[in-house]
This record gives sequence, structure tokens and C-alpha cells, in this order.
Amino acid sequence: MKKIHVTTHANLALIKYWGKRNEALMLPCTSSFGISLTALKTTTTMFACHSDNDSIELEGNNNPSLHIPIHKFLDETRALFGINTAFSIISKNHFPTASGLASSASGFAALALGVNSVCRLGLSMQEISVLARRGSGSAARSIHGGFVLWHRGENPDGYDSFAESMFNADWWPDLRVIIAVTTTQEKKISSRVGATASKETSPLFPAWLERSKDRLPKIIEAVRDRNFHTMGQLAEADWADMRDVMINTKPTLNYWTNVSWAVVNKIISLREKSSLAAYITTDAGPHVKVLCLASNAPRVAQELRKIPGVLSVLESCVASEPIIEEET
Ligand code: 2P0
Repeated sequence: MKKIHVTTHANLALIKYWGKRNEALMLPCTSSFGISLTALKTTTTMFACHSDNDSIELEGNNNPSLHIPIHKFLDETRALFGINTAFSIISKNHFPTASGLASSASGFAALALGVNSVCRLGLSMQEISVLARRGSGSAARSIHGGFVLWHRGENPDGYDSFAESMFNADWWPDLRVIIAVTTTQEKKISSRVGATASKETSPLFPAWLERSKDRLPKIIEAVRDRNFHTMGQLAEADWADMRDVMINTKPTLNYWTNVSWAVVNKIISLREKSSLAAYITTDAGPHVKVLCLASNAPRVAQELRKIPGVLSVLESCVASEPIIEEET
């Protein structure tokens, strides 16, 4: 029996994905752009097995509710490619799961890469990205390392909504993301439910779509030029817009805690008072991610560690491509 080990990383959006134009196919309203992070690693082992049912073990958090979307993804994948076997899967996130650190992105990216290898499907990276997207939208980006663009796409079938690598991890070795981990709890409202509610009820949603579209080519250019300030300002502006969309959702989406805001305020204050070059982004959870350069990383990490309620601080570089190993 061929066993495959896959290592993937969660991909932090600098231009966000929030809201779908097709819920069933997980087609996004916007294109998004992100970086895969070394600190947010998922390792997955899978093989085909002679059984009627899939076996799923999520090390560290085996909450049965997390198995439901995985079973759905495997069933859809079997139907799409005419696969007849069940799978045995053991996956471990080396960071808190389902609390807004994009665990679904790295998890489903690993499953898409793994199924392709186990079943020798011979899919292109574009096709693997489309498949990963069916598990969780942001997983479309996590099949790559480096700096990744996920195209919104136009076609109703979704085959043009895939992610591609724009720059590899070595493009910007000095770039760092410092993550303030503020909880180990799972979030109460999933991204899936929250994003749909935002699209349907937030009056700010249409304006954010337009601004996001405008920012996308600018941030890619900023990364191409390794222009840290422009990249940071664009990323922080897109986060602020997404945050306002969330807050203006009915009922309001509040993914943050007092600790999150303490981190945000600290970084803004350091930037204003001591010209610290650091920018903020968050996702659908209370953790705060700070973009900075390697020279400022120790100071940012030290400041974050001093804030009461910050549980841990993870220092991250841009991750390389996923690793797929076959055990013989
Ligand atoms: C992102 N997030 O671009 C954005 C920013 C959260 C905020 O992708 O419904 O777990 O499975 O497609 O991918 C989180 O959403 O949602 C997410 P589904 P997903 O990284």
C-alpha cells in the first residue's frame, strides 16, 4: 500500500478572500493574494485502504465536526475522478486549529496533493488548486509556497478559479510575519457562515470588492519591487476594509478580543511614535499577524510577548513549496 506524506503551510492573505459567488463550487467574489507561512505547518499522511469508510484522525483536535467537510471533500473527489477506494488519513496542524489560523487551507491543500499522488491522477498544479478549492477556498492558495495569487475566475464551472505562484519563497528572504496567538479555542462562527452573512447583509461589501480589485495589481508590483511600506500599507488597508465589512454584517461579526485590539494598538503606537516599520492583518479569528522585515522581527516579537493575554508569539518566514514524499 502506497503511503504519502505531505507537508503544507497555511497561506496568509494580504488581499483577502471573503465571500463566494458560488457556494457549492467555492468560487470567490474576489481574487486574493497571500503568502505561505513556515510557522503554520500541516503534516498529513494518507493511503488508499480496502474499507467501506474513510478513516480520519486529526492529531491534537479530533473534534468529529471537523471530519464532516473532509468526508464531503473525499466523496466529491471520488465522484469527480471515478475513484473507488476509501482513504486512511492522519493529519496534524502544528498550530491551533479552527481558530482563525487558516488550518483548513493547509489541511485541504494537503488532501488534494495527497489524493493526486496516492491515486496517481496526474493532475497539473492548476487542477490540484481547483480540487483543493472544493474543500476550502483558501486551500486553493495553500497548494503553493511563496507568494500566491488566487484568480477569482469568470467561468460558472470554476475551472479558471485557481491559484498560481507569483514569486517563490526566496524572492524576499527578509520578509517576516510575527503572529500573536491569542486563543487556543475554536471560533464560534465559521468563515463559511460569516462570509456568506457579510455578502448578504454588509452594506460595505460592494465597495470593498471594488477597492480590493484596485489593490491587487499594486500589491503584486510592491512585492516584485520588494517595497515593504507599499506592500504593508496595501495589506493593512485591505484588512481594515474586510474588518469593517465584518463589523457591519448583521448580526455583527466580532472575531476579535480585547487582546487582539491591544496588539493592534501597540503596533500602531510603535509605528507612530518610533517609526517602527510594521503592518497589521488579521483573519476570521482573534490572532494578529504583523508584517515586518527581519531587522525589526526581534523587537516586534518582544513587544508582543509583553502584552497580557498573548499566549505565544510565532515568528514566520515565507514557506517553500509543499513537500510530497512517498513511503515505499
Ligand atoms: C483568506 N479567510 O483569504 C480569508 C481572509 C479568512 C479571512 O480564507 O468557506 O476557511 O472554506 O472557503 O477558506 C477563511 O476562509 O473558507 C479565509 P471556506 P476559508 O485567507
